[in-house]
Amino acid sequence: MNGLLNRLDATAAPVAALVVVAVVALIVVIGALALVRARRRRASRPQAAAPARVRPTTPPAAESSYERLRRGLAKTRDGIFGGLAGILGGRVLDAAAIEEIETALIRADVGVKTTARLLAAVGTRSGDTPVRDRLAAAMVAMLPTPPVPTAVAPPHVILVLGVNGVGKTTSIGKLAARHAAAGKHVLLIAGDTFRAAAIEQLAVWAERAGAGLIRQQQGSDPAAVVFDGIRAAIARRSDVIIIDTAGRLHTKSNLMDELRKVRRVIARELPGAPHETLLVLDATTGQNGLAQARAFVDALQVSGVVLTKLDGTAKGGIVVAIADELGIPIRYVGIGERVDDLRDFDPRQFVAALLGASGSAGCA
Ligand SMILES: Nc1nc2c(ncn2[C@@H]2O[C@H](COP(=O)(O)OP(=O)(O)O)[C@@H](O)[C@H]2O)c(=O)[nH]1
Ligand SMILES: [Mg+2]
Repeated sequence: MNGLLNRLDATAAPVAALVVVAVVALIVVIGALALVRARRRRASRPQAAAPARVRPTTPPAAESSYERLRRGLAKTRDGIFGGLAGILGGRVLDAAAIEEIETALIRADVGVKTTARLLAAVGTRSGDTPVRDRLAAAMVAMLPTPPVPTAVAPPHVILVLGVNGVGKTTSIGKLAARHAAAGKHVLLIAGDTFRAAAIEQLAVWAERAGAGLIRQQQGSDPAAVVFDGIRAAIARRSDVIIIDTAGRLHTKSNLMDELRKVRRVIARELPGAPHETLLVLDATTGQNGLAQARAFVDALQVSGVVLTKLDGTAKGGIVVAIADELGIPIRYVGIGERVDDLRDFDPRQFVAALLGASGSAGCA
């Protein structure tokens, strides 16, 4: 009997050991599978939740638009106003602090006259309002919101002026793309007949924007091209006409004569037009651009300014000088070469992005 039991023990021990090993292996495999599943679930959850946690109230589109403007103005903000954080955050101004702000404003190309007016508005008194907010309010007060052009029966005619290289054709392309994206039929007129390359450049933008184009060969009379263009726009029932023009230096008085003639043709063919006459200025030229602007403003009825290349300069303060000294509203600002880098000018948002305001002045 004992011998039989011993033999059974001898065979049962390895079997039991095998069963134990199998059970342990099974537990390990099940555990590992559960771990992998839990990890996958964790990995997929925060992806959906993260945006809501980071910005619970701001629509991402609006925020990214403001962030893009801030990035465009980084050179002026960080390079010039960045060093004034202490003074701008304070509430009282002594003589030294006033001098520092004055220097910064002039370096940002606000101009001597406009700087003096801004400092007078900011004052020296202490109060509840930090200096940055007082300065921002004074700037916004100098930057009237551009009136939205009165609604007229289409076509809406936009005449675009400015010296060579300021960004006329690029801005026209961006503007055409915006109108086309809004479902409008857009026709571009190649009124800069001075250089063949200028006509080709407008053709590329027309194609990119999905707009029509009226062009003649290089050297044609711009007024004749514009005449054809307006007739074509009426026949095609275009909603928006944007007219490119030549920009040889304004010191040649015949440029102004030529532009006046173009304007007369537009007004004769379409009474009430042009509805907008936009002067394009290059922000990197700073105060020099103001002299250019005066020549155009004196010769033609400029209704608004397009200020380009703000992304490439620390002279963003020129915006305030233009509005203050010319009294002409800024309609659009260019902050890059991409098609969506032309923005409606919003004074509060612009000043907030320029001064690095902490939040209240239009950052929404
Ligand atoms: N960085 C930057 N470049 C711009 C902007 N607007 C225009 N440009 C560039 O300025 C140059 C001249 O532009 P163009 O439209 O040909 O000027 P136009 O002679 O007045 O028609 C081109 O290289 C454009 O890409 C802008 O807002 N930012
Ligand atoms: Mg051009």
